[in-house]
Amino acid sequence: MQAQHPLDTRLPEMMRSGRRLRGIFNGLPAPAIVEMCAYAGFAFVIIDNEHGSADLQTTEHMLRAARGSGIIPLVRCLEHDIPRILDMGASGVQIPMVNTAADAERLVRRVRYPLPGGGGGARGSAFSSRAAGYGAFGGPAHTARSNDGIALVVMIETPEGVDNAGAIAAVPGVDAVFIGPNDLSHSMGHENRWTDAPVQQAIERALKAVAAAGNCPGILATSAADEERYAAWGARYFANVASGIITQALRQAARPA
Ligand code: 3PY
Ligand code: MG
Repeated sequence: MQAQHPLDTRLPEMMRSGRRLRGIFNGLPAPAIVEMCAYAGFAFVIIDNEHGSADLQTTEHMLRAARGSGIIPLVRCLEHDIPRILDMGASGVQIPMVNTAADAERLVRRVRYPLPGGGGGARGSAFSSRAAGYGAFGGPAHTARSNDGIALVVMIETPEGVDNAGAIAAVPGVDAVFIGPNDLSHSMGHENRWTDAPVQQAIERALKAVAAAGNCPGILATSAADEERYAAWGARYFANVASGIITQALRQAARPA
């Protein structure tokens, strides 16, 4: 019997394909929600370890649920969590608050293993991890599979990041650049009003700069109208939010008759 490899490596190629990708953030510590997102038809799930409450064990169980149900799992996490998240078998990491090309270069080194003959990154190697099948899929094949098959998504959430969007997107090893409208709006002094004209103009500038650099622009989109507006500015990696959808559905269900 041929066992399935734990690491789903489809994402970088999908990001390069130019196709529109639709996924969903999940901050709830529940493998069942990951499966529900898969069965609903989302292409990817972003397990949210920036704002969500999952511990590392639950995160690993959510990665298993993703592999079992066929949805591609990324984890949004802080930089220092990258090594363990990748060893658990995430298909990608999405890192908040990236402001400069130097920030992005440092993240690339965290995500990629060194290459034979020099180059590549500085990721620490171990084959005891889930990503390497606990040793069953270790060795150079794991190193190559990881370097080629894991996506690095960096998030722009400040005016400094918007100014540097083109330079960030041009860093080799960055697979997508995702705009966080909520934090961008806050950092521009507009609280959570990201539909305010100056914030939308900043989003347009950032998305177009990422597209012009030949990279994959992404953004939060909680409605079809959002998605179409941002798609016109070049975005093609879209994420909705599971807790928002569930809360809205529960509110509707709870409405007194
Ligand atoms: C933000 O909008 O700030 C996010 O992090 C999610 O898109
Ligand atoms: Mg944010």
